[in-house]
Amino acid sequence: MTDLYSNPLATAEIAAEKIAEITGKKSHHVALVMGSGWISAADALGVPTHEFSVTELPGFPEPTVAGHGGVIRSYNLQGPDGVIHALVFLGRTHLYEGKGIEPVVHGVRTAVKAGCQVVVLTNACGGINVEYRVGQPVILRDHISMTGVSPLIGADFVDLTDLYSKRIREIVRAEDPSLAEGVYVHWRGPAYETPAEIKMLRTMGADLVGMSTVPEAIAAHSLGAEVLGISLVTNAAAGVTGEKLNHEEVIAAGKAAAGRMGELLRRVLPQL
Ligand code: 8IG
Repeated sequence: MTDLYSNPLATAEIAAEKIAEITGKKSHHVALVMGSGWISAADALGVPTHEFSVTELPGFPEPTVAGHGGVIRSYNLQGPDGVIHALVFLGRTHLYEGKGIEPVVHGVRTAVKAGCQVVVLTNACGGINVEYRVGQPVILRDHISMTGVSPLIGADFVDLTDLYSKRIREIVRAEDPSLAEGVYVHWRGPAYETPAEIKMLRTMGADLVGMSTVPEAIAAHSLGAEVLGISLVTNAAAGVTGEKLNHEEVIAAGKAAAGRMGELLRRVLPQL
C-alpha cells in the first residue's frame, strides 16, 4: 500500500500525475509556495488556468491555520522564451502542526515530480536584524535549522553550500536591487521565541526567524531543484521593540506588501 508515511516519494509521484490530469499540462516548470500573508500576492500573477483543493491529491492533509489556504493553482505565464507553467500552493503544512515531517515537504516533492526545476518558497517571519522594517521582503541567503529535523532519511549526504541558488538570487536582485539578503532560522514553534532566545539567534548570525521553509528547501534541493526563498518581515522578533507578537499583525503586514511582492514574482518567474 502506498501512503505518505510508508512511501512519500511514490505518493508525491501519484499526486503529480493527478495534477497533470486535472490541468491537462504534462509538466510544470516552476513552483511557488505562498506562506501566510502571501496568498494575495498570488493574485498579481493574473488569472489561473486551474484551481483545486490539495485534498483532491493523495498525501495532503486538510489545511488548518487561518491565512493558510490549502489550494493549488496552475498558471500560464508569458516569458521571454514562451509560456511557462507555474504551480502555486496557497498555504503549507508546518512542523508545529504535529503531523510529522512528511506532510511538511509533500508539496515541494509533488512539485518536483510534476516537473518543477525551480521552487520558490515564501514565508512571513520575524525580523531579528534591527535594520529590518515590518513589511520588508528579504531574500534568503542561507539558513540555520534550530529544529534539527530533516526530511531526508538514510545516507543522503546532500551538500547545502548553494542551497539558496546564487543564480536565482542574482536574477531577483537585478529586478529589485533594494532587496536585502539574510540568514533565516527555522524555529519549530508554535510558541514564538523569548527575548533571550532572539538575542542568542542574533549572536549566531541570524537575521530572520520563522516556522517554515527550511525542510522544504532541503527536500527540493535533494531532488535536484533550484531554490529561491523570500521572507516578508511581518513583525519585529521578540524583545526587539518591546511590543508583543500577534497573528493578526502578521496577516495585515502581508496584505500591505502583497502588491509589490506579486509584481516582483510576476516579472521574475518567467526568467527562471
Ligand atoms: I509571521 O517572530 C512570524 N513567524 N519563530 N518568530 C517565529 N516565527 C514567526 C515570527 C516570529 N513571526
